[in-house]
Amino acid sequence: MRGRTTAIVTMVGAAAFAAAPASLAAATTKGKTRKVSVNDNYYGPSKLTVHVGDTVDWVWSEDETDVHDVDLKTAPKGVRKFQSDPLSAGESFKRKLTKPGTYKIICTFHEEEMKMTITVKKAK
Ligand SMILES: [Cu+2]
Repeated sequence: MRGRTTAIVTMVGAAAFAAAPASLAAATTKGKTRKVSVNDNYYGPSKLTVHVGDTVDWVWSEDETDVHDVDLKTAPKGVRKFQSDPLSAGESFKRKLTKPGTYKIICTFHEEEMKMTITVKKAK
């Protein structure tokens, strides 16, 4: 009996702890979402300026036939690198950018020609 009570209290505590960071993030984040189209074989636009907290949403064109990906090649210090799966027509991939600096993105399938630069500025 005593053991069961302890378990319930622990679970409630864990749930409250887990919920706190999410609501905190929602309250402090007013970022915009910026769309980038993924095409054969380029990102549109290839140069983008956003602010800290904005989300970049890469959207694979509907008439797209080739597979492409989004691979963060270089980023400001402390930014965790990311890479999308190889995706095709109609799919999308998004990432929130939370540190200012220059982000260089490439498509690993078309590394020579398919790249983009995102400049993330400090929030105003
Ligand atoms: Cu590509």
